Order: sequence, then C-alpha cells, then structure tokens
Amino acid sequence: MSTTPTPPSTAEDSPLLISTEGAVRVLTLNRPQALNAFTTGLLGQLRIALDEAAHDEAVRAVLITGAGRAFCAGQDLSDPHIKPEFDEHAGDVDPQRKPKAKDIGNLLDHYYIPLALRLRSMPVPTVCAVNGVAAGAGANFALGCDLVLAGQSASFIQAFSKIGLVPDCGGTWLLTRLVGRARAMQLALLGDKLPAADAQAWGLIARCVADAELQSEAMATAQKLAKMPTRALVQTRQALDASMDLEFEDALKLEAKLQSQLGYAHDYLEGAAAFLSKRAPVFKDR
Ligand code: T3D
Repeated sequence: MSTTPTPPSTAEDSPLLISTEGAVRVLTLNRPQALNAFTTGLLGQLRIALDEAAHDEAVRAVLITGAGRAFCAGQDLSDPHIKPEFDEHAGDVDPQRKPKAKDIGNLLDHYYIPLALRLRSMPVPTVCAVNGVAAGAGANFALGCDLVLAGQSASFIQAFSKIGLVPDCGGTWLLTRLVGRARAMQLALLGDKLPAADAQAWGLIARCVADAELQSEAMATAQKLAKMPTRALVQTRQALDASMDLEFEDALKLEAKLQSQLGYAHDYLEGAAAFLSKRAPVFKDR
C-alpha cells in the first residue's frame, strides 16, 4: 500500500478544495457524488493540506467543511486502493501465496492514524462546519476538531457496527470523553443517526445552527479564533485532553507548567498591556 499522498490541488474537480480567507485556511472535502467519502487519495491530500497549514505562519485557524449535501460518509467502501495488495499486484506475487483478507488495520496505520494525529496536534485551532451527514470515520474526523458546528439538517452516525467494525479514527476515545460511556455505547452499538440538535444537547458538538447560517457562523468563529493568542489556545486543547487522564493535583501542576511557559511569551505580555492601556491586543505567537 502506497503511503505517499498526492499533492493537493485547487482544481475544481480535486477531492479537496483549499482556499484562504484572511488567516483562515479552508479545506473543503469535494467528492459530493459519494457524499465526500474518504478515498486514500483524499485522506492523503487532507494530511498534506493540514501539514501545509501547520507550517504556514500566516495561517492562524483551519476551517473544514464538505461540498454538497453531506459532510463525509466515512471510508469510501468502493475505493480500489483498500483492496488487498494481492489483488492489485497479482502479476508480481508468488502464485502459491494465498490471498489474505483485506487488512483494514493497515489502512488505518497508513492513512487514518497519521491524519487523526495531525489534526489533533495542529498548532492552530480547528473548526469543523458539518454541513450534512457525517458517518463513520467522517463523523470522528469532524469530532476531532476543536470546535464543531453543524447545520440543523446535519447528523452523526457511528456507521461502523452496521458493517461489522468498531469505531475508528479516534471514535472510541472521543465518544466516551464527549458524551460518556452510556451514550457512546448507544451511538456505537446501534449506529443510529443522531440529529445535530441532539448532538449539541448531548455535548457531542459545540453548536447546532440554521443550515443557511452554518458557513458564515463557522467562518466567523474561525476568524475570531485566528485573532486570538494561538499558542494559548493550542495549549488549552492539550491541557483539556490531558486532564482526562490526570489526578486533580497533576492537572493543577500541568496548568502551572503551561502558564509558566506562556507567561514569558509575547502574547501574554501583549494581552496584559493591551488590557491595561484599554486598546485591542495584537497577538502573534504560534
Ligand atoms: O475499509 C474500511 O471499511 C475501513 C473503514 C473505515 C472507517 C469507516 O468510515 S467505516 C464506515 C463507512 N461508512 C459507512 O458505512 C456509511 C455508508 N453510507 C451510508 O450509510 C449512507 O450513504 C448515509 C447514511 C451516509 C447517507 O444516506 P443517504 O440515503 O442520504 O445517501 P445514499 O443514497 O446512501 O448515498 C448517496 C451516494 O453516496 C450513493 O451513491 P449512488 O447510488 O448515488 O451512486 C452511495 O453509494 C454513495 N455513498 C455513500 N456512502 C458511501 C458511498 N460510497 C462509497 N462509500 C461510502 N461510505
């Protein structure tokens, strides 16, 4: 299985559209004919695009959304690249070798895990605008973002159980932390559709908004974050994630360690000075 992703393109027919609005990098999943389902090509392009945003000092927030009526239907179940190596290179292999079953773990190792880790370690805040159904890995990729907004007609489906799989792309970790074990089990076992309004009520996502306002609200949120002290926002993500596995005293110590680092940074000095002189701060740390 190849691990070298194709470079992203801004061509209209590219599976990933990339644009920039001010300091916000916008990534749009663009396979509407298949509800933006992930192919290995799209997964690779997404990872490269996130890498590029991470390394571009001018980018201070990332906004992710989908083209068409869906956000993402998860793994493209017809993607030829996920068929076994034996099938793809039938002429090259030992004819005595027996075909092995498709190793989905391999797909996760090479594509989903690097993508989920890249998303969760972004040096800038991430916003997801869930514009329609988010199923399987598509749901969990969305939930891996820092702030998730969804249109009222959007929904979340842990589709894995319906095809004999466990939640992946971080789903087991994310769901239990976001909604607790009982609701995580309900979502993961039954694989039923959870409407966006319920997702908000359950604490799975930050906000459910009117469909017509989703993109403008998400962009406004991303632009707001882009003007804020980026390093502090990212360390807040790290501290909140770490807190789930820490004793109270250890969480206090982690907070002190992070404040110690941030207290010497430009943004704290700027933030405090701006407050005292009653002017708007200009943050620049990343
Ligand atoms: O190899 C592995 O499996 C690795 C696993 C990785 C993790 C996963 O993500 S596993 C979960 C994979 N996703 C699913 O199981 C979801 C499958 N899709 C659905 O259940 C439904 O499509 C939705 C509930 C998401 C939406 O339903 P609906 O009625 O609004 O749309 P539809 O008619 O089902 O789909 C529209 C088209 O998109 C259709 O194509 P067509 O008939 O118009 O040519 C459908 O086949 C296509 N589509 C939808 N989901 C996928 C897909 N094509 C490929 N892969 C998909 N996941």
